[in-house]
Amino acid sequence: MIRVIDSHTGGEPTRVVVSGGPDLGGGPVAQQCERFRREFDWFRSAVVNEPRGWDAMVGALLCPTSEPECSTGVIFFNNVGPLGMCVHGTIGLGVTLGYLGQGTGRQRIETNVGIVELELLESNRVEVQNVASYRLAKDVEVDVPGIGIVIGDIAWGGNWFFLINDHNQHVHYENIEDLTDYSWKVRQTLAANGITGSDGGEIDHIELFSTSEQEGVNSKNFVLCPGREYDRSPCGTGTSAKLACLAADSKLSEGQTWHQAGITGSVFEGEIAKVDDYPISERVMPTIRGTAYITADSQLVLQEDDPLRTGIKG
Ligand code: PYC
Repeated sequence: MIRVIDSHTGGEPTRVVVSGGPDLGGGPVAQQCERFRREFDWFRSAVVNEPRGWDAMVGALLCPTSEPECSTGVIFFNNVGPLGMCVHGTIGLGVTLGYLGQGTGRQRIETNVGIVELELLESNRVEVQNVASYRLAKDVEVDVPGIGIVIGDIAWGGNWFFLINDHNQHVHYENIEDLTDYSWKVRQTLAANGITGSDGGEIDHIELFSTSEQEGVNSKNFVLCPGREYDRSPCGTGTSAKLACLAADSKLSEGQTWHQAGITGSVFEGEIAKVDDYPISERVMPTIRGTAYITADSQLVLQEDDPLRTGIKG
């Protein structure tokens, strides 16, 4: 029996595995994540893929932490594999910990890509201090078959993003199919041309921006995630990457709040702080605030004789 608590953060689902997960042997979360990827991919698929989940669902497996100042470790994963960081998932985790009566104070959490902090501000509102974020390259040009020249920035926000401001796409919920096709072609072209993050990591998140009609909102985005599913929320790691690009272009400073809407209209607030000896134009520490709600508290059952017990794609 696997106990899971489901929530949604601005429409994007998170399923936190609170018990019944695999024993990953302890150690740093990045090491546990590698073991999860190698030996327990069936578990990932069973939890988030159909018939128990669906392609948009992000899982969060609580695991031991090797960092004395952290309260827990967590591995985020989606329909195709583990993620780096996941801010909407951390907001969901904050609300889930509150639901379990473990949500008091500011907590440090060890993830696959570093330590983050979360704080449950009110019953459903969570603040997350993400990992340090930065822009790796500005105005990278790619010739995308069927589209033409596309120009974007490469930035790290806990995952690798390609951020595109100039495109001919209508960033609107009714245009999801076209936005998905466009972004998927860009992603494939980046991979085909060997354009990667600084560690050779695949740029597996594509982010398109436009203006927003919502009052007080600075920008609206569409974010395509690694498994070809779009983020229903404004994507917190994508918002972090955006904040890093804004800071690099001197368009955002410490003390200012950026309001980022996602494709469904839900909004994250973001702020930046300086990181150690780096100028703010080179590296930022993003803080993101968002709202999540619990949607289910349930047990997953994997019956021995079920041919689809590890998921349709498992
Ligand atoms: O909020 O960081 C995020 C995220 C990543 C993938 C889906 N959501």
